[in-house]
Amino acid sequence: PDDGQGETGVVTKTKPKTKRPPLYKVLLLNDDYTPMEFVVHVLERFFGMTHAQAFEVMLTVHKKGVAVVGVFSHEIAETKVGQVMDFARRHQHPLQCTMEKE
Ligand code: TYC
Repeated sequence: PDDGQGETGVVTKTKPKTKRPPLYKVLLLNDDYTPMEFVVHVLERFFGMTHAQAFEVMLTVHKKGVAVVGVFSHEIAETKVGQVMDFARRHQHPLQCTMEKE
């Protein structure tokens, strides 16, 4: 068979690889001290959730220990984590926010 690479009898196929950027999950972690209302506010402010959505997600973190609060490109995820960590530190709450590759 002619693969256009000489008469070697070997057909090499090149995959049409479409490069999608990797996505990152932003995780919010539970702790014993951050007030529930503060977490709800963070979710509204930085993740565009309605009050009802934010309350629901906050309760999930409170009960399960952790929840994914959004999925973003690396740059956006880093920005969100930075904003949450900075906001929590400024208000002296131990709230933790991290990211991981999906
Ligand atoms: N567990 C906290 C409390 O009882 C509330 C809380 C929820 C803290 C979610 C952090 O990511 C968190 N006050």
